[in-house]
Amino acid sequence: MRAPLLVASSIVGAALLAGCSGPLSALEPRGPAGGSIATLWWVMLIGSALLFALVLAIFALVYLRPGWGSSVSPMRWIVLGGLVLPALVLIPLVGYALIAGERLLPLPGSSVPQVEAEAAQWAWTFRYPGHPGIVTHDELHIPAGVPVDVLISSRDVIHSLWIPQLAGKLDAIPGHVNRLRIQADQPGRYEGVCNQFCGLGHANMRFVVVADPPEEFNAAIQRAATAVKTEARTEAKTEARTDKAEKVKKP
Ligand SMILES: [Cu+2]
Repeated sequence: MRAPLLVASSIVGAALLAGCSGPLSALEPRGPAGGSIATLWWVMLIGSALLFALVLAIFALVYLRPGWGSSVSPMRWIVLGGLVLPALVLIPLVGYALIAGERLLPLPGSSVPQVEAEAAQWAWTFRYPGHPGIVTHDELHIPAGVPVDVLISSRDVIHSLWIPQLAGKLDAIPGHVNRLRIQADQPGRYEGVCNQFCGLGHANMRFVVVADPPEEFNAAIQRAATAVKTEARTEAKTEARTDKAEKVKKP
């Protein structure tokens, strides 16, 4: 009886853990903010697991050894188990979470490169204030190894920008600009998603962050913007051709 249970629990455990990796996993951080969030997650998990184990141990003692703990008054059990024990575990966890959260904030005074991210059903448009006229869609370029502030807004409904390996998520709100600091330690491609249900196309509202080596960043965004323009021109030509063909068909 025990062997099938062990096999079943191993399969379920392996299936659950498989979801903890991959390009959209916050547990595989690739930057300081992502690393801080992943550490916080592990600290929370270990803290809650220890507390759970302690509660189970007390429950087992009470259950297996009748009379154990009867010398302690009910009031003392409530105070120790219901107030002191949670306080001992939760206060350090909350303190750690507050310190980690504070470190993630883009504090004023520091000048870092900025990019603008505008959400609209169901795509992301990125502009680069340091490079007027350059626009990319669903592909955000940043220089690797340096912090970058993303100024997030929306053209229609509320969306949410989330790059799990680089930072936490932040809402894109119409008429308001939110600032999110991201950093990729190494050049590479990192996946991002919209994390707020925003309509029928929400599931496909994905984008990619390309962290370029700093010396190649300028050339990379020029190339990406040129590709966007060429794509737009090709689409316009195709549409014009289709319209023409439809007009010819009509008497
Ligand atoms: Cu969405």
